[in-house]
Amino acid sequence: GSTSGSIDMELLKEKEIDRNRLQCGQLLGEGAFGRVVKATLTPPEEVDLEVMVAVKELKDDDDPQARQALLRETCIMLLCGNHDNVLGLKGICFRDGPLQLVLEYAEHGSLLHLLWTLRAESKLNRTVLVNKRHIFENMMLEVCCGLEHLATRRLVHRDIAARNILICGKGTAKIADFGLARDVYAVGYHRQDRGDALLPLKWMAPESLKNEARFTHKSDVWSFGVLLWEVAQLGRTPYPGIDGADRIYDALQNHFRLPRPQLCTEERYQLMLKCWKFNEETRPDATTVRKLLKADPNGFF
Ligand code: ACK
Repeated sequence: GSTSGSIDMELLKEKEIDRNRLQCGQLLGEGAFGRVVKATLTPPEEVDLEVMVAVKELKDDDDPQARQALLRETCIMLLCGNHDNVLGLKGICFRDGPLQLVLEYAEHGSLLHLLWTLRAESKLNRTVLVNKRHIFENMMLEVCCGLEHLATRRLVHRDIAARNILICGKGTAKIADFGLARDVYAVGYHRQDRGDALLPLKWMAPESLKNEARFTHKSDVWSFGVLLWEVAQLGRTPYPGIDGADRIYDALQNHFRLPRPQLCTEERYQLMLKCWKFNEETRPDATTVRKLLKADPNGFF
């Protein structure tokens, strides 16, 4: 049956790409299990109409668990469907060679990268922050739109963070990296089935820290609050000095929250605190967060 996290080979076959159409180039980056390279994709007929793509492949293509995980990630992206604020999937190569996931190319890389660049620029000239504020406000609205789309598709991302928001040409923000994403059961949450997964502890809601099975749209909203904090902190890492799920959980339960960044208004910090309501029932959904952001367009910097 079509249970959560299953791999639907029929669905994958419809998206098969002949790997001869790919020409791989420079390395864009590496993660724990995979790497991403820049490539060009030649359309089946018109040879002169190449498009830039990003190709995700495994570091160890012989690892059956890693292959399963990448195939599942592909199926999740297919379930997600097209949306302007979700990174597009072009297709997958799985025959006669290594698995290669062919993704939309994000010209400007990750939001985290962009924030680091902005931090360096702002040291030389503080005015860039105010000049670029609207760009980041807009990106956060776009991420909310992406989250709203995921909710309509009953998908929980589980790894919303600046490193996983990619910025395409024209500055459009797209939710990427569905490696931890899952489709939701009717009850609204599901069981962790990959014991070795590296979990993004500092972005996780308390209910997910307590019970690694419990991820919902509301835990994605918690992570979105941490993402807002990352933007206001120009890409700094949350909770320096606190490590381990138990210690973070205890701190949150004792009402400790990430401190207010200097580069945001009190109102924007209040919005972060709403995303970090301990009780998920009282947290706003992505639509409400988007409206609150929209009503306060000068919250950063
Ligand atoms: O921050 P970055 O430059 O943007 O470094 C990471 C790295 O690969 C590891 O994930 C970059 N990356 C991932 N997917 C894409 C993509 N579709 N287009 C462009 N860069 C990408 C990411």
